[in-house]
Amino acid sequence: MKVLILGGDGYLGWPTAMYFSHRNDTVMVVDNFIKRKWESQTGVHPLVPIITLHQRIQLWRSITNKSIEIAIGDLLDHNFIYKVLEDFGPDTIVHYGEQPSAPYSMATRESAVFTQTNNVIGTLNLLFGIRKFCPDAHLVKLGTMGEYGTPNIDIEEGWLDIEHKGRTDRMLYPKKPGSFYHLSKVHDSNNIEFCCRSWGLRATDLNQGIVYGIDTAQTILHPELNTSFHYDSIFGTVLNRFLVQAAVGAPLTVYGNGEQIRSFLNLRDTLSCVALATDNPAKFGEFRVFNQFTQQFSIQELANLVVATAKRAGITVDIHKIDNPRVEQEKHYFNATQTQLLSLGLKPTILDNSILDNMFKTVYKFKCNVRQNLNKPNIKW
Ligand code: USQ
Repeated sequence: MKVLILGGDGYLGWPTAMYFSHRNDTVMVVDNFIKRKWESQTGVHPLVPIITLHQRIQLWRSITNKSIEIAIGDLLDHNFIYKVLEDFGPDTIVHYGEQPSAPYSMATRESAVFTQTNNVIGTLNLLFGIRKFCPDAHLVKLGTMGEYGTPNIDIEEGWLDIEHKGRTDRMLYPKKPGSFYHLSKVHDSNNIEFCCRSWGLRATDLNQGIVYGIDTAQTILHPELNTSFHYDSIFGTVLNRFLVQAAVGAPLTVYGNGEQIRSFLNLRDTLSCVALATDNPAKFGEFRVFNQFTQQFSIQELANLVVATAKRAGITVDIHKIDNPRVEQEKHYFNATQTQLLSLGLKPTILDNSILDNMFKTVYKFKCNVRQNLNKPNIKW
């Protein structure tokens, strides 16, 4: 299969590229390296330095004898992505090429406008390109569980059967997102659904929960095949952050009372889910939504797990409940359906002591790289 990976230099993109290359698919990665620019703009850095994308691809080839093609450019340049689609002719397009941080999108008017322009227009350009150059390709788009927010009813997988004044219909599930970033994904979902319905394209929207994890079966083949792991308050996700905070003996920064419930999955399961979506494509004209997570936790529960992990390693860590920098419900109902990936064969990785201990061991090894000023949140909603 020819797999095009947009955002191939990122936390998810690079491991995905190696995963598909490893199983002998023909892989091309696209990136514009803007994440590296945001890092220098905001003063953050990955826990472990990463070599350039070109060097990673070269290293991958020298270790596995498998090549990954590369195209450098911006999805906002429609001619760039048109040419990539025409020349490469993908069967599947895995689209991670977006600004991924809720706090970044909430920092200023400029960052909100940038996030929505970058994400929504980039995806629109891609949709027009697919229609023109590869209408048979299956789009596997990274959405987010945060599109739904925390409604006081069960969360279904993208669609909701409704009855209104005696009539019934199947509608996109109503969305109540919590940041301009999450909103950009809602706008994407609407645009993609429209293109499937109107142009007969086919797409799977992966409404993914919060990813944790530092390695995959491919990143462990060589230390420099590592992925970009963030622990700062802008790009780091909560469990990754807590483990790094614990490694340096800093208090865990629980926002608010910590009763917020979110859905989670291991980085390795992201790869399995994307592969399952790719190998079982949507039908032409179908906009399919998978809720992509394996477990639900409250933030307090996660903090308790990390305190226990540190304790097993002989380190005492406190939990600090700090004023919530975000506007979000802290006490709420949360029950999200997740059946489609399981029915396709997903075997969930469960967050147990051995996973926590292994992650902790890895981040502990690099604790001298940690800048403690990045632990505290610096963007308020
Ligand atoms: N939180 C803390 N302490 C921290 C960091 C976060 O209590 O130090 C809390 C937040 O208040 C929030 C929850 O943990 O309630 C999750 O925050 P997060 O920063 O781990 O995740 P979020 O901003 O929601 O975004 C991340 C990814 C995003 C993805 C999303 C999936 O950055 O790309 O779409 O997770 S989801 O949350 O399901 O929408």
